[in-house]
Amino acid sequence: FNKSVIGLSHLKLIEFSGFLEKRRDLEIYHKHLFLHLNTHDYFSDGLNEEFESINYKEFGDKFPESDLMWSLQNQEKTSICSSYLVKYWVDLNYIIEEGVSAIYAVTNIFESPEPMTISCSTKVCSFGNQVVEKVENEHAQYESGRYVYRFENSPMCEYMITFINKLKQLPEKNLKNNVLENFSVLQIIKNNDTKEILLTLAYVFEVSTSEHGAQHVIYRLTNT
Ligand code: G9O
Repeated sequence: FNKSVIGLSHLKLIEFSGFLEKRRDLEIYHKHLFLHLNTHDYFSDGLNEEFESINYKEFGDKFPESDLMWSLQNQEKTSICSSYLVKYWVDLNYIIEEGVSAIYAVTNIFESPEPMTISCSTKVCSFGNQVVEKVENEHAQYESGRYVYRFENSPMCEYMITFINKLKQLPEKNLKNNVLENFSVLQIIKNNDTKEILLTLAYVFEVSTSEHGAQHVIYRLTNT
Protein backbone atom coordinates (compact mmCIF):
# COMPACT_ATOMS: atom_id res chain seq x y z
CA PHE A 1 0.00 0.00 0.00
CA ASN A 2 1.80 3.07 -1.26
CA LYS A 3 0.94 6.26 0.57
CA SER A 4 3.41 8.60 -1.17
CA VAL A 5 1.65 9.59 -4.31
CA ILE A 6 3.06 12.81 -5.71
CA GLY A 7 5.55 11.59 -8.28
CA LEU A 8 6.43 8.31 -9.92
CA SER A 9 8.65 5.55 -8.67
CA HIS A 10 11.88 7.47 -9.51
CA LEU A 11 11.14 10.40 -7.18
CA LYS A 12 8.26 11.29 -4.88
CA LEU A 13 7.39 14.37 -2.91
CA ILE A 14 7.02 13.67 0.79
CA GLU A 15 6.56 17.17 2.20
CA PHE A 16 6.29 20.80 1.18
CA SER A 17 5.76 23.52 3.76
CA GLY A 18 6.13 27.29 3.97
CA PHE A 19 6.31 28.73 7.46
CA LEU A 20 7.23 31.53 9.82
CA GLU A 21 9.27 30.75 12.92
CA LYS A 22 8.82 33.27 15.71
CA ARG A 23 11.43 33.29 18.44
CA ARG A 24 11.46 35.39 21.63
CA ASP A 25 14.52 33.72 23.10
CA LEU A 26 16.29 30.36 22.86
CA GLU A 27 13.56 28.65 24.86
CA ILE A 28 10.34 30.09 23.44
CA TYR A 29 9.46 29.70 19.79
CA HIS A 30 6.37 29.17 17.68
CA LYS A 31 6.04 27.85 14.12
CA HIS A 32 3.20 29.24 12.01
CA LEU A 33 2.49 27.23 8.82
CA PHE A 34 1.36 29.31 5.83
CA LEU A 35 0.84 26.04 4.00
CA HIS A 36 1.67 22.38 4.54
CA LEU A 37 1.47 19.38 2.23
CA ASN A 38 2.44 15.98 3.60
CA THR A 39 1.84 13.13 1.18
CA HIS A 40 1.63 10.61 3.99
CA ASP A 41 -1.81 12.11 4.58
CA TYR A 42 -2.91 10.48 1.30
CA PHE A 43 -3.61 6.85 0.56
CA SER A 44 -3.32 5.39 -2.91
CA ASP A 45 -2.62 2.24 -4.85
CA GLY A 46 0.47 3.96 -6.22
CA LEU A 47 -1.03 4.46 -9.67
CA ASN A 48 -1.56 8.18 -9.19
CA GLU A 49 -5.21 7.78 -10.10
CA GLU A 50 -6.76 9.54 -7.20
CA PHE A 51 -5.98 13.09 -8.32
CA GLU A 52 -8.23 14.74 -10.86
CA SER A 53 -6.41 15.71 -14.06
CA ILE A 54 -6.29 19.30 -15.19
CA ASN A 55 -5.02 20.69 -18.50
CA TYR A 56 -2.04 23.01 -18.11
CA LYS A 57 -3.78 25.54 -20.40
CA GLU A 58 -6.25 26.34 -17.61
CA PHE A 59 -3.27 27.73 -15.66
CA GLY A 60 -0.87 28.31 -18.55
CA ASP A 61 -0.77 32.11 -18.16
CA LYS A 62 0.33 31.77 -14.52
CA PHE A 63 3.68 30.11 -15.28
CA PRO A 64 6.53 30.59 -17.76
CA GLU A 65 5.04 28.63 -20.66
CA SER A 66 8.31 27.18 -21.93
CA ASP A 67 9.02 25.60 -18.51
CA LEU A 68 5.62 23.95 -18.28
CA MET A 69 5.66 22.77 -21.89
CA TRP A 70 9.14 21.30 -21.49
CA SER A 71 8.04 19.35 -18.40
CA LEU A 72 4.87 18.09 -20.04
CA GLN A 73 6.67 17.06 -23.23
CA ASN A 74 9.15 15.14 -21.07
CA GLN A 75 6.23 13.55 -19.26
CA GLU A 76 4.86 12.27 -22.59
CA LYS A 77 8.20 11.02 -23.86
CA THR A 78 9.61 9.38 -20.75
CA SER A 79 8.08 7.37 -17.98
CA ILE A 80 10.09 9.03 -15.22
CA CYS A 81 8.56 12.52 -15.10
CA SER A 82 5.21 13.62 -13.63
CA SER A 83 3.61 17.02 -13.09
CA TYR A 84 1.12 18.31 -10.56
CA LEU A 85 -0.78 21.48 -9.83
CA VAL A 86 -1.49 22.22 -6.18
CA LYS A 87 -3.88 24.96 -5.15
CA TYR A 88 -3.19 26.21 -1.63
CA TRP A 89 -5.39 28.21 0.68
CA VAL A 90 -2.72 29.89 2.78
CA ASP A 91 -3.11 30.75 6.45
CA LEU A 92 -2.10 34.38 7.05
CA ASN A 93 -3.69 34.43 10.49
CA TYR A 94 -0.71 35.25 12.72
CA ILE A 95 0.70 38.15 14.70
CA ILE A 96 4.36 39.05 15.14
CA GLU A 97 4.61 40.53 18.63
CA GLU A 98 7.14 43.22 19.53
CA GLY A 99 10.55 41.88 20.52
CA VAL A 100 10.02 38.66 18.59
CA SER A 101 12.32 37.67 15.72
CA ALA A 102 10.75 36.12 12.64
CA ILE A 103 12.34 33.64 10.22
CA TYR A 104 10.49 32.81 6.98
CA ALA A 105 11.44 29.48 5.44
CA VAL A 106 10.45 26.59 3.18
CA THR A 107 10.94 22.83 3.56
CA ASN A 108 10.85 20.29 0.72
CA ILE A 109 11.43 16.57 1.29
CA PHE A 110 11.60 13.95 -1.49
CA GLU A 111 12.40 10.23 -1.62
CA SER A 112 13.62 7.74 -4.24
CA PRO A 113 14.41 4.03 -4.36
CA GLU A 114 17.90 4.65 -5.87
CA PRO A 115 20.50 7.21 -4.75
CA MET A 116 21.03 10.35 -6.88
CA THR A 117 21.91 13.98 -6.48
CA ILE A 118 18.86 16.10 -7.26
CA SER A 119 18.44 19.79 -8.00
CA CYS A 120 15.31 21.65 -6.95
CA SER A 121 14.55 24.90 -8.78
CA THR A 122 11.93 27.12 -7.15
CA LYS A 123 10.68 29.99 -9.32
CA VAL A 124 8.44 32.70 -7.91
CA CYS A 125 6.29 34.12 -10.74
CA SER A 126 4.29 37.30 -11.11
CA PHE A 127 1.83 37.59 -14.02
CA GLY A 128 3.32 34.33 -15.36
CA ASN A 129 6.88 35.63 -15.46
CA GLN A 130 9.74 34.52 -13.26
CA VAL A 131 10.70 37.10 -10.62
CA VAL A 132 13.22 35.12 -8.56
CA GLU A 133 14.67 31.63 -8.80
CA LYS A 134 16.41 29.57 -6.15
CA VAL A 135 18.28 26.40 -7.17
CA GLU A 136 19.36 23.98 -4.45
CA ASN A 137 21.16 20.62 -4.73
CA GLU A 138 20.90 17.73 -2.33
CA HIS A 139 22.55 14.31 -2.06
CA ALA A 140 20.65 11.17 -1.13
CA GLN A 141 20.59 10.07 2.51
CA TYR A 142 19.81 6.41 3.16
CA GLU A 143 16.90 6.09 5.61
CA SER A 144 14.98 2.86 6.34
CA GLY A 145 15.26 1.24 2.91
CA ARG A 146 14.88 4.37 0.75
CA TYR A 147 16.86 7.49 -0.16
CA VAL A 148 15.69 10.82 1.23
CA TYR A 149 16.48 14.39 0.07
CA ARG A 150 15.91 17.06 2.71
CA PHE A 151 15.80 20.73 1.69
CA GLU A 152 14.90 21.85 5.20
CA ASN A 153 14.41 25.34 6.65
CA SER A 154 15.58 27.02 3.45
CA PRO A 155 15.27 30.78 4.11
CA MET A 156 12.79 32.67 1.93
CA CYS A 157 14.21 35.47 -0.18
CA GLU A 158 13.50 39.16 0.57
CA TYR A 159 11.01 39.31 -2.33
CA MET A 160 8.83 36.59 -0.73
CA ILE A 161 9.04 38.08 2.77
CA THR A 162 8.03 41.55 1.51
CA PHE A 163 5.26 39.99 -0.61
CA ILE A 164 3.79 38.09 2.37
CA ASN A 165 3.96 41.14 4.65
CA LYS A 166 2.27 43.40 2.09
CA LEU A 167 -0.36 40.76 1.35
CA LYS A 168 -1.16 40.36 5.03
CA GLN A 169 -1.67 44.12 5.42
CA LEU A 170 -4.40 44.26 2.74
CA PRO A 171 -7.71 44.87 4.55
CA GLU A 172 -9.99 42.40 2.76
CA LYS A 173 -9.83 38.76 1.68
CA ASN A 174 -11.01 39.70 -1.83
CA LEU A 175 -8.14 42.15 -2.27
CA LYS A 176 -5.65 39.49 -1.10
CA ASN A 177 -7.10 36.96 -3.53
CA ASN A 178 -6.96 39.50 -6.40
CA VAL A 179 -3.22 39.90 -5.77
CA LEU A 180 -2.75 36.13 -5.53
CA GLU A 181 -4.46 35.66 -8.93
CA ASN A 182 -1.21 36.91 -10.45
CA PHE A 183 1.20 35.09 -8.13
CA SER A 184 2.46 31.51 -8.52
CA VAL A 185 5.39 29.23 -7.70
CA LEU A 186 6.93 26.58 -9.95
CA GLN A 187 9.24 23.83 -8.69
CA ILE A 188 11.17 21.63 -11.12
CA ILE A 189 13.19 18.76 -9.67
CA LYS A 190 15.89 17.14 -11.83
CA ASN A 191 18.37 14.32 -11.57
CA ASN A 192 21.55 16.39 -11.36
CA ASP A 193 23.69 13.79 -13.13
CA THR A 194 21.45 13.16 -16.13
CA LYS A 195 19.62 16.56 -16.06
CA GLU A 196 16.35 14.68 -16.58
CA ILE A 197 13.23 16.28 -15.13
CA LEU A 198 11.72 13.99 -12.50
CA LEU A 199 8.95 16.10 -11.00
CA THR A 200 7.18 19.39 -11.77
CA LEU A 201 5.10 21.08 -9.10
CA ALA A 202 3.04 24.15 -10.04
CA TYR A 203 1.52 26.05 -7.11
CA VAL A 204 -1.32 28.59 -7.11
CA PHE A 205 -2.77 30.36 -4.07
CA GLU A 206 -5.76 31.91 -2.32
CA VAL A 207 -6.06 32.96 1.31
CA SER A 208 -7.95 30.74 3.71
CA THR A 209 -10.50 31.85 6.26
CA SER A 210 -9.29 31.86 9.85
CA GLU A 211 -11.74 29.04 10.75
CA HIS A 212 -10.32 26.61 8.20
CA GLY A 213 -6.55 27.22 8.37
CA ALA A 214 -4.21 26.12 5.60
CA GLN A 215 -5.70 23.74 3.01
CA HIS A 216 -4.82 22.43 -0.44
CA VAL A 217 -6.11 20.40 -3.36
CA ILE A 218 -3.88 18.42 -5.75
CA TYR A 219 -4.37 17.87 -9.51
CA ARG A 220 -2.33 15.93 -12.06
CA LEU A 221 -1.18 18.31 -14.76
CA THR A 222 -1.61 17.14 -18.36
CA ASN A 223 -1.39 18.63 -21.85
CA THR A 224 -4.18 16.50 -23.31
C1 G9O B 1 1.02 33.79 -0.62
C2 G9O B 1 1.71 33.44 0.61
C3 G9O B 1 2.56 32.28 0.41
C4 G9O B 1 3.18 31.83 1.65
C5 G9O B 1 4.09 30.70 1.55
C6 G9O B 1 4.68 30.48 0.24
C7 G9O B 1 5.65 29.39 0.27
C8 G9O B 1 6.18 29.13 -1.07
C9 G9O B 1 7.17 30.09 -1.50
C10 G9O B 1 8.41 29.46 -1.90
C11 G9O B 1 9.31 30.44 -2.50
C12 G9O B 1 10.64 30.36 -1.97
C13 G9O B 1 11.59 30.83 -3.00
C14 G9O B 1 12.59 31.75 -2.46
O1 G9O B 1 12.63 32.17 -1.35
N1 G9O B 1 13.47 32.07 -3.33
O2 G9O B 1 14.51 32.83 -3.04
